[in-house]
Amino acid sequence: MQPVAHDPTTVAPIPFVWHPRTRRHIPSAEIWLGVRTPGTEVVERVNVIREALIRAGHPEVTAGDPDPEALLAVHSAGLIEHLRTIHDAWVVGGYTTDPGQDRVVPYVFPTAAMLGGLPVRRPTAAHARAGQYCYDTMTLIGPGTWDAVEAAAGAALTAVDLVATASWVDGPGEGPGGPLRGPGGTGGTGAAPMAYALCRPPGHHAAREAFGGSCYLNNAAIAAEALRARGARRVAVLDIDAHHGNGTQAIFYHRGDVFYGSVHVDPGAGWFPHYMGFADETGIHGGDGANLNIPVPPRAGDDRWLEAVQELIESARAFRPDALVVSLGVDAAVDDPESPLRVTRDGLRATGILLGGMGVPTVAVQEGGYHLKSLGTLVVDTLAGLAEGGARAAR
Ligand code: SP5
Ligand code: ZN
Repeated sequence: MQPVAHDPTTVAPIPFVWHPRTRRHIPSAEIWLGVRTPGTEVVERVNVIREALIRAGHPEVTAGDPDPEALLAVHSAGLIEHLRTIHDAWVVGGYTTDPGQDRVVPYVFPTAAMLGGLPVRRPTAAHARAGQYCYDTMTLIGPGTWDAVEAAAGAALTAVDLVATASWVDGPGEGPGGPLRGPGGTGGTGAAPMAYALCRPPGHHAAREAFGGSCYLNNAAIAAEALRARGARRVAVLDIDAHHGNGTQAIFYHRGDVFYGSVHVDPGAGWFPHYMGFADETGIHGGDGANLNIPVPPRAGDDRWLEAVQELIESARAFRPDALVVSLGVDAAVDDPESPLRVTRDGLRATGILLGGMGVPTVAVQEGGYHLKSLGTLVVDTLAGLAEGGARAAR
């Protein structure tokens, strides 16, 4: 008997994973061209997203503490230790009173060109260490930053737990339905399971040993590695944040087992992260061909955007992934203050449908999105699209 075709309105809502500790990161400012400006990656972001998810009937799951090994699978011990301890060292160093800066703000950066081949030495002064792992002046560290960063990674890992309840070890990607069909999926519809991690701070600008762009640890990369550890042989990370996920790209650039694809505002048109995200970056060594960047012009709307999403998905499908991680930023939306793109609610919903149509177990991880009035709706719409696409793929 054929399975009943599901009306999208009856598709079970995707569970969301969150922890209240993600509220403890209070950046308070971004130093922009030397000027202290109000931070954009604010606590209120998770409040509005969470309220919208609850209103839309998404079941809430509390994030667990991350396994330290799962963080070390992506990041260096040095970066993790730095993020965990530098604010305490800053306070001990007295910088909160002289010069009167309560957040960790870097001023000198040990670039490869500066060092001329020498290894990075650990500076004695905390104000010098502030720049050791950081690449911009906008990603400040306060007293609660590490708690939130750790909780965000925990949310991504709990979302992995929700979709990886069975193992890929016994014949991943084989058979007509692919892996992990049936109970445990989105409502027992036969669709591949999906879960969404309400991460804050976001992660896709964080590399193995460097943080920046409002990101500290790379939640999406941590999820992708955890899916691999659970037996997924190939994982695709598709990034729909308005900005290029330079951190995720750098982490997997040499790897043939993790595909990274991103649609984003053209860095060549003057947009963050400026130095990466160009179309000629296609991967190296074993990862040659497993990286795809589709930069779009600053004022691109739904048509250009969805064309790019379709192209990403075609390449990702050819990679035959056992699992998908979606770097789900919604800052491509027309009203977002941090990007010039003009994608609509319907455009994001259609984006979700296309991604869900891949029909593989999916972990969506929150990245950017800064227009507080529409943020919750944009996330709910994208997730509704994902679930609908997943249900269609299962028919
Ligand atoms: C995760 C994510 O979306 N990160 C975005 C980081 C891009 N930030 C670029 C900021 C450029 C300067 N914006 C001026 C605002 C001053 N507060
Ligand atoms: Zn962004």
